[in-house]
Amino acid sequence: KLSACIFDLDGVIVDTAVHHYKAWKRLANSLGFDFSEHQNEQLKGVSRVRSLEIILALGNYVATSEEKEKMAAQKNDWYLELITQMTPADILPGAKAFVESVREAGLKTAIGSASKNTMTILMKIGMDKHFDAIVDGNKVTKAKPDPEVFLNAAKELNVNATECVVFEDAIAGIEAAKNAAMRCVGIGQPAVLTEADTVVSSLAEITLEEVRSLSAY
Ligand code: B16
Ligand code: MG
Repeated sequence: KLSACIFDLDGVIVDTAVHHYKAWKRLANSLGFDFSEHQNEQLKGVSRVRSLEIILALGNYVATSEEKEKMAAQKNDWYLELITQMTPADILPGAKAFVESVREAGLKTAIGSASKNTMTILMKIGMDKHFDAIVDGNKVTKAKPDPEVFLNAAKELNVNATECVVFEDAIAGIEAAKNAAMRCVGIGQPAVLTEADTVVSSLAEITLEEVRSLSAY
């Protein structure tokens, strides 16, 4: 039985990767090195602190934990500046309609995101009332691929993990879904998201009926 759909935020509901990238690049440049769009792929679904560590390693930059805290805060300020301009037009193709179709079918919906800015973004795009549970970076202690974020979402929804399907754009997120014993729809490229049960380029390319037909439901 399928009881709930759990959605990652960045890269599934909304395209914030470009804003994260600009803010990280600005930070890297301020430290005297560059950060390419290609390198940015490594940061998808990765927490803020871990992203900073990856970037500093790429730039061979050694920093104290105090400096790192300041850098992460600075990046977030720049990121917040960029996302103030977000509107419902930034919702990814088919995302809103798909979430609405899930609810109309009587299933529950949740967000499972690493982002501490989840609520700000959902309000900007006018989707803060679309989810029965919102588990974000402020609520979890262990980053994806740890299943904590998705297990907590299932708990808040009061459904069994095995009755949930996760929608994810990041490899770490798909691993997290698998670790939670949940089915997983990858949003992106099949060659990259090899562990997903099925992969589509956006939520416009799949229906709830197709999700239901994934094995084990
Ligand atoms: P913040 P998701 C993730 O969100 C992003 O993919 C990742 O790039 C970002 O570093 C992380 O959130 C933390 O975001 O700095 O806003 O707390 O894909 O799990 O929805
Ligand atoms: Mg994501």
